[in-house]
Amino acid sequence: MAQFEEVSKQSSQHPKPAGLVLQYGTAGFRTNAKHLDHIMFRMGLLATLRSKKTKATIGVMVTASHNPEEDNGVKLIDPMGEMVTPAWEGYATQLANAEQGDLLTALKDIIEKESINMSQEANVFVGKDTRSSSASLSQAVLDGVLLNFDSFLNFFLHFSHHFYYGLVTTPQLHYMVCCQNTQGKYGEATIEGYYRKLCQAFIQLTKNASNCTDDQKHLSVDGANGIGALKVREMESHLRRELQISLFNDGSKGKLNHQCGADFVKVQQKPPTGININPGERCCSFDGDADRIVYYYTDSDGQFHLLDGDKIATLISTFLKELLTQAGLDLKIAVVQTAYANGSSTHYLEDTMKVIVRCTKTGVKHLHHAAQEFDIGVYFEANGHGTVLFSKVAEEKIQQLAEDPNMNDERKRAARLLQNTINVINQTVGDAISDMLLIEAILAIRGMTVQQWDAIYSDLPNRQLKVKVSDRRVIDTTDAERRAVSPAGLQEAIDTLVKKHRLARSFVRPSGTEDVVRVYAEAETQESADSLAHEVSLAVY
Ligand code: NG1
Repeated sequence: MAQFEEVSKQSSQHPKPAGLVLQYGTAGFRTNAKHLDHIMFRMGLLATLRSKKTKATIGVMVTASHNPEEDNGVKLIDPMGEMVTPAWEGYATQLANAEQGDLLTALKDIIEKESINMSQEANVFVGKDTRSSSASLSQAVLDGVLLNFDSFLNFFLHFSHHFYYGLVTTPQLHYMVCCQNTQGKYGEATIEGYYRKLCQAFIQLTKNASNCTDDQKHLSVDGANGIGALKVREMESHLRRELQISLFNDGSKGKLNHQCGADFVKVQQKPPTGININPGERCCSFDGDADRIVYYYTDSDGQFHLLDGDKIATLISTFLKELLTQAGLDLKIAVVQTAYANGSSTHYLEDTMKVIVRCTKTGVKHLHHAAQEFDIGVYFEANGHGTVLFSKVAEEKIQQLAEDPNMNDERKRAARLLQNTINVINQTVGDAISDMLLIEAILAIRGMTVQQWDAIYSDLPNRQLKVKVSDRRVIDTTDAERRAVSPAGLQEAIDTLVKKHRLARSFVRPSGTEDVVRVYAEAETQESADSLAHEVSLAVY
């Protein structure tokens, strides 16, 4: 196997610690950054193969999102900006875990199984977040991408192209991969192009807001000391003061995700440190790679109110449903949630709003696929990770109506609002910046305060806990992760505990991004939700 010499040589610069086993989880590989160099190199190699296979540009994002600064991670982005397919997640795991001497066999295996034409050109976009480890780890990805397979496989002439975007939010990279592969039909594959498209649509939308005061245009943003803060700063001039942002936790002082950011706010149910909150003021938090957003405010009694992914999905789907009615368009709209969705949100959506609600496993790839089944699929995880998908048919019908010269003004206005809504949304993946612009536009158009939005329904008190166990993989689940099938007896124990509380629900599942088991409980009172979560976590041990 003389032709593999180059891979061998290069991979010895990125050696795998013997015995280390990592799994491509909910959002790629994630662990302490010091264990990831070989993974990055190998994901560079794999992205090149995926690009050859799909004959399209593939993205590689170096980030560990909401995880602490010491961690890092990597995920692959498929041609339309979606998460890589399950079969390739499997290859990623195989390649990552092949011991040093078996790497070439593992690579060859993938090439053969997928019948990859090695003479095909490869194109890979690489991005990274602001973690200190991201610079060297993204270089390791590039080392993998830049290996010219043909020189060792002795095939025909071919080139491996890459474009190193450097610092980007995860959703920006998804967006640019999609733009590149649709020859610009989705937008321009540049950061500037992204700001222009989203901000122009936002400004068009806010023209429909009457009498918006400067106070209503003001928003406090917690950037989690991460990439999102940097990108909000870059974008601000495109907003032409239609949205006036006070940026906190911009990375100049604090540590990434530490006591701040969307995950902290959602899980701790309290405001981040480092932000000035005046009673009644609208605030939001991004997570470490700006693919999640949650809103919140404190009332005059100092009480904290969280508006999470469920409240966001409700606001957006109500807005879209109203526009569809005004436009006289018969399009099927659905909301996709996970088991973490607050029970009150599901009841409100199904019983009051009468929209279809689907529940999937955790991880946006599952929600994304479910949302694709509808004309309009609004999907959000409770933690604020989500977006809206419009089918081709829906987009065409909206466009026809917006451009129909014989249409009456009300229907036309609604269709144009829908068009601009489509343009402000990043349909490739959940995107804190895009979601923020959409939410701000909706609140402005409807003349709605954050308190009025919050009052749409009341959340059931809930609690999320993390439990450390020796091997979290012994827990297996079914029914969109709402029931445990192993270990034996665990589900029965949970059922017994749940029966002791009113309006209660609880489930457990192994995290795909951290070495913990997550426990979720909701009940009629906070005390009840807290004690149920505690009791269930004891049952997990
Ligand atoms: P895990 O660690 O598998 O629970 C977490 C989030 C997911 C998703 C991923 C990727 C919760 C309960 N889980 O997954 O929703 O966002 O991270 O970032 O919030």
